[in-house]
This record gives sequence, structure tokens and C-alpha cells, in this order.
Amino acid sequence: MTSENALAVRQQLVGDLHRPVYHFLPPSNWMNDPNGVIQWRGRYHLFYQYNPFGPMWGNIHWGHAVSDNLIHWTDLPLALAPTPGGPDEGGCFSGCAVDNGLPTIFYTGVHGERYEIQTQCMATSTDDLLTWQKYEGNSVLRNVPAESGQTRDFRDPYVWKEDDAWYMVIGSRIKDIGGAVFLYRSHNLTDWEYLHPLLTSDSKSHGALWECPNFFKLGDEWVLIISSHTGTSTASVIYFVGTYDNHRFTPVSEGVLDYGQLYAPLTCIDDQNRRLMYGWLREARSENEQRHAGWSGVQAIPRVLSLDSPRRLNMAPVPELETIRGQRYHHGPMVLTQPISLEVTGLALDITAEFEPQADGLCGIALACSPDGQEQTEILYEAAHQRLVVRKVALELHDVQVIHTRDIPHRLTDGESLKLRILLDASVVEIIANNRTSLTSRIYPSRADNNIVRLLGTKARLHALDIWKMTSIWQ
Ligand code: DQQ
Repeated sequence: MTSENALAVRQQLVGDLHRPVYHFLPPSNWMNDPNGVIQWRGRYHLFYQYNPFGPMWGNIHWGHAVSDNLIHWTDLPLALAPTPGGPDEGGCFSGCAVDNGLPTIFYTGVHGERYEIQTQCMATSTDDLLTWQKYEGNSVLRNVPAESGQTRDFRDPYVWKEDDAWYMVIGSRIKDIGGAVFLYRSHNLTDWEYLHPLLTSDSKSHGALWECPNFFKLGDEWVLIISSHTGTSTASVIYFVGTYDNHRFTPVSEGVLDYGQLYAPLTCIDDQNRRLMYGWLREARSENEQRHAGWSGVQAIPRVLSLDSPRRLNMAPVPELETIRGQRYHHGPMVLTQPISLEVTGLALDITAEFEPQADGLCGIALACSPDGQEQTEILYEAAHQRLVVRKVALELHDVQVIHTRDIPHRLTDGESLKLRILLDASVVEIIANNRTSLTSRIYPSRADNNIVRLLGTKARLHALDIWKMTSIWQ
């Protein structure tokens, strides 16, 4: 599909109330994990798991888009398609991109019944990432380490250069025990030697299978991010921070990267030395509804990662997002005693708010509220329990009111105010509290005028609230 055709397809879906306008998603059909993210000759390339044939997972190709500013994207032709008879004939699963003089991608080729055979493949590009030539000796890595207990789950290579060698981690598991990331080394990118597990855990603590590992240095520490396929009771994307000596990683702290719909994040470094993180925002509606919509899956606004002194991962949407802020609404300090409807309305908003709750206070914001109060999404901080709560009230079949609540820990230190950053974009709600607690949510308002914003609070002060109306990135 040419970029012009892609824009025409996008046009057909304009007017879909649930389709984001300032987050990246493909022209139509299914998208999941970000892949191969890299800045090449100044431009940001985003590849992604894509089904060109429909809005459901399957027939996995690599889609491709490029941007000069991480916000406005141009669709490019498909980058990778399965080769009949090849190791990827069942699909081109997730992977990464590196600069080896030539741009080089690594991905998992799958084949066999139920994607049973998963091996690592390589491809290079000689035309600035537009077309890709698969290495004729694919696969470059076939065998799962014996200590995995012969699992078939062996995928999502993440590659980096260290001193004079290349290293690769792969997401996997140790059968009947728990998730694992295996570490490899190569001097030429085609012959890989197994070293040892970079990290393993038990399924109770961190899930039975780990996908999409990322391993990188951030400041003076090393960070491992994993997506736990089977999830844990609290979260599915987890990070570990620690030391890395003699190719052995020793975590000293860990945390939850996102408590909601963000999955399979992938990071890269750019020419401003920023560690950028992309992530797939999963849908939270039925397959039928996704088929009906004709699309599924959104990319989070890329975030800049950093660490704070207790070794927590901090993150903020890239500042480039501010360039598409439109009309601004501002509210200065006030004491909060009851909900207040604001003059500003909209379903594409960028919100920053700072509150100071008393020890037993409540404060937050309600979004996408219907005029009759039957639908709304409340983002509320309960100071007494140090918890951030997202409560979605929606009307479903036969006008039945349903309530979904997500309630997560968010501890403020003494004297610390609550700082919320909320990106609302149709069905997407990205929430980041104090730059360190992330909860992404999906909402599906039933009407376009469910767009009222309310300020919530009792026993709390508002320091400042700013709301910008966001403009579409596709005009
Ligand atoms: N999605 C890909 C896999 C990966 C999973 C398949 C994570 O490579 O493990 O579409 O969402």
C-alpha cells in the first residue's frame, strides 16, 4: 500500500468515535507489539506486528511507519512478510533493529502447527529500511537451551552491542517453573553462542512465560523489562533494575511498568541520548466489536525513560507531544470540596494536574462524562490508602450500568504532591502519576457528547490544572 492509499483508508475510518486521533495506529486492521524501533539518519522508524488481512491476530507481518518527530507518522509499505517454505512461513513475530553499518533486524520466524517452531531470523536493508532482504542462512538461532525443559516458547530477540561483541536476549520459560530470559553472544551477528539465563523466576512471582525482553543501561544501572504472558496477580509488564558484571545480571529492585493495557514495550536510544519506549495498548472490547470496527490496537505515545534514586523507572511522554497541543484551559489553586464540571470538553485531551490531598482526602478527574451522569471514567487518588483508582461507569446492553474498577498502589512520600499526566484520545487513556506509576486504560464512550470533564475532590487542594485540546496527527 502506498502512503497515499494508506491515507485514503484512514479517511474511511474518520468519525469512528473510538478511534484515536493523535496516537499511532495502522490505517486499518490488527496491530500488536512495536518492533524494530530505531532512529536511522535522524528519522524514527516504527515497525509493528500487523495482520494485513483483518482486525484480528493472525498472518503476522511487520508493518512500518516513519516519523521526524515521534508524533506525525507516514505509513510505509509492509517491511516483512512470511516466506512460504521458510522458517517464518507461519509468521514474522516480534524483534528489534540494530545498526551494523547496514540496518539489521532480528525477529522470530514461526512455523509448524500452532507456531510450534520458533527460531530467530535476520534481515538487512540497503535502501534506508524501506525493503528488507532476509539472510539466506536463516535461521541464525534455532535451539532452545536444554535447561528450558524443551519449551517451544523462544522468541522476541533483543540485540545490543557491548565492547567488541553483540549480545541477544530471548524471551522464554523454564518448563513448570517460570519465565526466563536467555543470553547469547555473537561476533558476526549470524553465529550465536549460548551463555546462560540472564534472569529466571517462578510463575507465582512473575508469571510462567516471559515475552519481549529489553535489556539496557540507564544512567549507571542496568534495566531488564519483560512482558509476562500469563501475567501475575497485579501486572504483566515488569522491570528489574540492577548490576551487570561478567554478563551476569543481579537485580536489586523491581517494579511494575504499567498496571493496565500496555504490553510488549520496546525501547531504543535516539540521537539526544534518550531511552525511548514504545508500547502496544491492547483493546478491552470483544473480538466481535473489533471486527465490526475494522481495526484493533494502538501504540502508546513514546515515553522517555529515566531512573530516580530509589531505582524506580520514571517515564514521561516525549515533549514533542506538546507541539500538537491546541487551545489551553487553565485553573489555578483552589480548595476542592465537591465535583465541578469544567468549561472544557473533549475526547482528545492532554491533561496535567497537581493536587495536595489531606491524609484522608480524595482528588482526581473524571473524563468522558455523559451529560446525564450514566457514563464516566473517574481517575481518583485515595490518600488514606495511597491508591490510584480508575473507575469506569458505562452503559452496556439493555442500558445496564456496569462498573469496572482498577485499584493500584501509588505511594507519595512526605510532602510530595500528586502529579497526574493524562492523555485521553477517544478510547485511549494513558495515566502516569508522579512520573512513575503508569496505568493505561481503554474506554469506549457510547456517545460523542460523553465528553465532559469534571474535577473531583474532598479534603484536597488543587495546585494547578492544565488541559489542552489535541489536534489530529493525520490532517
Ligand atoms: N506477540 C508476538 C510475539 C510476542 C507476542 C506475536 C507479545 O512475538 O511474544 O504477535 O505480544
